[in-house]
Amino acid sequence: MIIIGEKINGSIPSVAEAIKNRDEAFIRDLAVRQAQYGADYIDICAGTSPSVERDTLKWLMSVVQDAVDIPLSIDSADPKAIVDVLPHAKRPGLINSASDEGGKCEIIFPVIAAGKWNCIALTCDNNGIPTDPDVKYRVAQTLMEKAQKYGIAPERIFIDPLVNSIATVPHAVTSFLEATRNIKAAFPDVRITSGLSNISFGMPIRKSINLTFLVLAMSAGMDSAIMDPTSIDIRTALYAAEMLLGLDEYCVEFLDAYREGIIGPPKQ
Ligand code: THG
Repeated sequence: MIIIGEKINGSIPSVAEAIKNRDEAFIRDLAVRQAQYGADYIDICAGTSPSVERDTLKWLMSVVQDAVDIPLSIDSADPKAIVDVLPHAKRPGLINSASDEGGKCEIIFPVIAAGKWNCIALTCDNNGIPTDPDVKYRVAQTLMEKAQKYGIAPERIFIDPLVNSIATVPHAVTSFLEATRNIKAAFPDVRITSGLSNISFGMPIRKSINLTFLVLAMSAGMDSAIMDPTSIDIRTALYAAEMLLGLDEYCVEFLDAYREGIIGPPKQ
């Protein structure tokens, strides 16, 4: 699994406060802890108004890159803001995200093609976020056709089939799983990723719902997630699912993680 650490996101009140106060120690700690627990990328999302988004992203980039040596996932709804801050990255990472909405992939894909950044591509277009698995699949297909036109190899794209919330869309998970299986079957080299917590909006015991969704999605072929790697429960479920799905030969990774104290029994 490719883990994208979600915790540096200005939509989280404590992070918004740290951004406002330019509290380096707070952001640094979130970066270090996510790296320590196996994040492959650190997502950074400013969550501030468009006028200060670039400055906020640049500040977050400098603090995180000073603290840890893993690539960034630059998270913004404004593709131009992402492109503008890329020169401030020490090394290529992930653009989060492109989509087929409002010409976003026409801004992001040429940048991907010309350099070493990879990107997340959301299965949404000008009709919004689909709930139907066939529509999610069709948008993914359009995105992959466009990527191919720009000469981008499929393994450089992470498709995000945009999980809907279970409280409002009863078939949210079955739809996501079906879309994931179909996209993987047609494009075996793309990665499938997702923000886990969308599934549990408006529900109690969200962490347990997110964790159960992670396992179901992994069984359908999801091979990346935007998640909280600092939670021992979610890490344990992730290692267990990889082992149970036959992706951890002789249980080596699970046993090593157990010995190192990275995973462990649930808290009572
Ligand atoms: N797809 C893509 N990018 C995304 C999302 C997606 N970026 C934003 C979001 N969705 C994923 N990121 C977050 C970040 C933080 C939280 C939820 C989603 C969050 N965190 C709480 C915290 O850290 O305090 C609670 C964490 C918990 O209890 O597990 O709510 O879907 N491409």
